[in-house]
Amino acid sequence: MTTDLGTSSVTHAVIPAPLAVEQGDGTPVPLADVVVVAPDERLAALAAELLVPAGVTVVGAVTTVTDAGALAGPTTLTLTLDPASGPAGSDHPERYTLRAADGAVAVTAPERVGLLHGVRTLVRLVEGPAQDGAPAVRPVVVQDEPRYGWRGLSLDVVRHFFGPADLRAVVDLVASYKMNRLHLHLSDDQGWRLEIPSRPELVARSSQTAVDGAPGGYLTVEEFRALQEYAAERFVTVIPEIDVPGHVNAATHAYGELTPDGTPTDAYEGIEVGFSRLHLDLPATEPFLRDVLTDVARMTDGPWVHFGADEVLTMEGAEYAGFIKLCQEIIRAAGKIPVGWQEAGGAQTGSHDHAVAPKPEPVEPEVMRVLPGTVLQYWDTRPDSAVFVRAAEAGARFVLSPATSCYLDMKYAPGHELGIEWAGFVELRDSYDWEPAEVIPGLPEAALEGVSACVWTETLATRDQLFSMLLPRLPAVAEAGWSVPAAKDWESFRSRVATEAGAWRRDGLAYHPTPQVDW
Ligand code: TNX
Repeated sequence: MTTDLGTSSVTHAVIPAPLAVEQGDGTPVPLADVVVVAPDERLAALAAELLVPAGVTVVGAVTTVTDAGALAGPTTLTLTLDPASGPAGSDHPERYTLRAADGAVAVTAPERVGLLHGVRTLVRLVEGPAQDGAPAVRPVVVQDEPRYGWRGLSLDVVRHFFGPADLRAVVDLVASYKMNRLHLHLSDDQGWRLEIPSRPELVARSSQTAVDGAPGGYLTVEEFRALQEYAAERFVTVIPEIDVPGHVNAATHAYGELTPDGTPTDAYEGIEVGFSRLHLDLPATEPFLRDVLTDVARMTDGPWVHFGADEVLTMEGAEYAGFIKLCQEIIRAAGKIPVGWQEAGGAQTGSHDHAVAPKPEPVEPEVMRVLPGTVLQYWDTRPDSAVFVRAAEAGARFVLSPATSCYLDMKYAPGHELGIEWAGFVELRDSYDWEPAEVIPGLPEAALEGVSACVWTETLATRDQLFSMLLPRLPAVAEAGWSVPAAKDWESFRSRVATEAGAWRRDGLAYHPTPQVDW
């Protein structure tokens, strides 16, 4: 047996890199005519859905071993719920053990999510089908668990709209790298993308616009429900974001009562930021926030509602702080955990493009109140870390999306046809080689929930354009969130990601063939 943990000679093709992989001797386990034995039919079907495209023939899926005997395939893949599985001493709910030996494959995990993680690992260990039609897995024991609980993708569906079919494809991609959060940016200046029952004018008046005259669109209540269910089956939680008190032109276009003179603002299809805002002292404002955030909380299956709070450039600190307080209260009262961009923690970041819009005056620390448990999403690496350390002391939790590695809307390199570049160029290695624990100096690691890649869609109008920005960088961010530093290795990742591209081509997923990889 050989263990590759902590060495640079990683020989498996698994992304994200598992905690420990022990390769055994002996004959490979053939994966033709596999019978899947799972605790329930849904899980068996999901396992088959993942294995078949990898060249594994599945002849049956059953829920008891007695049934498996009746089907008598040459290989069984058993998925068993077992609290004693996973790395020694681990109590992580997503842990699993995968064993291939003596003609059989077994995944054990304390929860269903871990069983599916084990199948996803198995899929990447399958060898052979492309060459001689005989898929097999070499004897191996994988003991695995994620480093962080929050491994996400934040996706802007406002600047360009991506509907249910695209979003299901995104869920599949996210889940395939064992990521478990899909955060949707659903409102901004250019459009409103989620039906809000108590405020029907939002989608009636503001959903059909997007950047530069591109077609708009929105998710109905029913579509949002169905998307969450699809994601939940794959153990991905959807986090809706309604961005306030800036980035609100779609709202002020739909409801004139939100502006000081009562007149609706014009629709906006440009890509500037920071010009629109709510007004805390208008009588219509608080009822609007209560209606919208409460409806969204009601429609959301997961525990989180994101209230934005980024890039508010034309507001005094005290009024901004009032909004932060109010939004957190409303979301809490509706039974959800508030999430906000880093500004909600008191860091007056300004616009992402500092060259265009200067930083506003700092908010007095004593008027900013992050409630314990509120999640702050860190994006701009330029502010001083002291304010975040203070927010953590007040009980804030952190999700890291440092733009210099996680903003997958940045161009890969000068001249790249898609994307923008305010945070510089983000090549594959930039998305890979970063250490979450070092992003905010002085922040206790216990305050970290995890990491999230972000894609803003000012320049991305089609699924292929979106996927070519996600691939191959999303798997790099996934590994930053899942794998401990000792299991990570750039040279190994380069070669594993090249192997992945076979599956992307097979599945028709667009990717960018960066010169950093020998494809
Ligand atoms: C900053 S990051 C924004 C977005 C832009 C993005 C472009 C953040 C919270 N806000 O409004 O789309 O930069 O990269």
